[in-house]
Amino acid sequence: MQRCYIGLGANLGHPLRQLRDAARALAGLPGCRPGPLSPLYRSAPLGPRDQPDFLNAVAALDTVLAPLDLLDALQHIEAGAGRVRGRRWGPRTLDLDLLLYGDRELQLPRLTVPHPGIAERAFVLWPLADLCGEDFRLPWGSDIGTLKRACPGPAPERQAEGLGPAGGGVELDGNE
Ligand code: A4P
Ligand code: MG
Repeated sequence: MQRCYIGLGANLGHPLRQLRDAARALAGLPGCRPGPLSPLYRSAPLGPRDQPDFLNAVAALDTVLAPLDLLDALQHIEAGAGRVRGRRWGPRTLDLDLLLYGDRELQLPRLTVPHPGIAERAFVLWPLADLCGEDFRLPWGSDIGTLKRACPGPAPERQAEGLGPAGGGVELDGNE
């Protein structure tokens, strides 16, 4: 089993509902065991500004799936949420990024791990720190606390509501 971290993001449709559904779908993937879910954060869009704010979270997932098989599974869940691939960094109903796959470093045509945007993205670093702690080191050696302090832009806004436990045996309420 490899411990992976998946970044979840949405800014179209019903973002909270889509993120909750995605957390549930991740928890149900064959060959995977769900880990903790981070709190939920709201932030202004990185990239084109003419789109709604994003909701983001990070999910820990233990998996026996190979990296590309996990990417296929993530893209299948995105497609199920009505994801249409438009412009780069444009609005989306659901974005699932494979942030970390154990301590592996991969440069494949379809997959770069760790996700290349981690260090510049407050909406990834904050929830990742909630799950792993600020002392957690990425494969190239930087710790998350240092990356948070160096990250440009405002901190994302932590939301009172969360994604709820995934696979923890407790029903998600499905309310927004
Ligand atoms: N790909 C390569 N590596 C990975 C990886 N580690 N995880 C490939 C997932 N996919 C990976 O992705 C394009 C291709 O990247 C995939 O087909 C896969 O083979 P995409 O999701 O279709 O394209 P994209 O998301 O538009 O581009 P990109 O560069 O992945 O953007 P991001 O990083 O997903 O950023 N602002 C806020 N506040 N919050 C957000 O969540 N998200 C984005 C999108 C922009 N601004 C945002 C947010
Ligand atoms: Mg993406």
